[in-house]
Amino acid sequence: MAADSNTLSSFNVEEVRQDFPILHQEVNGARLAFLDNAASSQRPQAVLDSVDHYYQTSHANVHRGVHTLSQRATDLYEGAREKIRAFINAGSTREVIYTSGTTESINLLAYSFGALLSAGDEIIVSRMEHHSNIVPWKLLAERTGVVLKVAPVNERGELILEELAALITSRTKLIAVAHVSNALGTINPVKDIVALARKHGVAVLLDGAQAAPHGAVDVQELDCDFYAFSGHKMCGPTGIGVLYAKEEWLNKMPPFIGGGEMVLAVSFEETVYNDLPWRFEAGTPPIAEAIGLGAAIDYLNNIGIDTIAAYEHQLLESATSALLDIEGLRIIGTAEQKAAVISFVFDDIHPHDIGTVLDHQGVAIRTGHHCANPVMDFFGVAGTARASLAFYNNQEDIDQLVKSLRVAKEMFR
Ligand code: C6P
Repeated sequence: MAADSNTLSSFNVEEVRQDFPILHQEVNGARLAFLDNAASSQRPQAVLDSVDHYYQTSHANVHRGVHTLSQRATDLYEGAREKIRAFINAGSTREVIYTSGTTESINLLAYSFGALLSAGDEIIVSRMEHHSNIVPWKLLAERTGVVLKVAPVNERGELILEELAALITSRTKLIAVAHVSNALGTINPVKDIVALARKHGVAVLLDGAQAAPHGAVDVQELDCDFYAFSGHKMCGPTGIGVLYAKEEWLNKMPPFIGGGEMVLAVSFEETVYNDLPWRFEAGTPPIAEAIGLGAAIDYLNNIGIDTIAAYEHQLLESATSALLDIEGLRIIGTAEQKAAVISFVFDDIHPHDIGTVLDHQGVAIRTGHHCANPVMDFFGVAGTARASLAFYNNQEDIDQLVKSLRVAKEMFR
């Protein structure tokens, strides 16, 4: 994800910012610097319009009606699935399951893939996982006797690949790791992880919540078995996410949630399940949200995901060096391969106090454990302050962050 000046020659952040109405406001009497994009990104006008337009012209339930509006809604909804398929280069839309977000994607997998496992089978996660990629596996372990193992990280917040390899046994069935850590920004060596897993016949889930919005993802090239991500972190609506799964797995796994849509015929004697991908999508789905995610993907494609990655990398480097100039500030997570997430502690000021002082100056960051307690424990901190960047952030946002941190330092001296 290194910056490339050719890729960036046509990128104009000030023009891009015009597409995001929410950025142009004052918060607490100051210019808004929105640096909490890992928690949720903002939406461009095109996405807001697409959702609005759908509700104004085409809303009806999908797959259910012969009437025109239902067919229109179905076309838009399934059209969005095709956009998602192309965005991650899945082989088929049968492999693209709509969920409510990464959390549900992983819970679906823990339930349905988990149903294929037996007591004593092993799943490996890493120490840097978000709780969404820990708790569903712990629940599975409690229910079934599956064993959860944890791959360690080093002082820089990098996964220690040799130690991950050493955890693999003949009972290992799945390695489930973040593509990018939300708490540290580490980009994991996912190709190496998949290659390692392949040698042992182990499946791989990549939690792509923090990766899909920030760089090209090609699930066929990665050759992962499963890939999960959320729409709201990539300029789409909340309440929509994706689980990519190889068809061969989906054909083996039992459905997660039962109800309408996921069945073709039901009697009290027998249930005939629907085809893929609908077998895993019970009930009325988040239709407008899926269409909005499709519009978000159009928007990201229009800028170019490689351009986004290159620009964010450049901004990350500039922000990192500016923050390191502030005495008493320590960055948590200094991996060689990093996405645009900067977690830090600052003197002995509590992260919540930092967040509050910054908010008073219009700067939005996240503070706390970032739903990643185990990695916070590893670094011996209860929490951090975290600035997470998006392609619509500019140098002014970084300058404002630095200036407000200097104010915080003065206040807590
Ligand atoms: N991280 C953050 O501030 P949902 O909430 O289902 O859209 O995504 C869950 C999730 C899973 N994995 C990773 C790596 C994540 O970063 C997140 C969400 C947000 O870091 C909210 S806790």
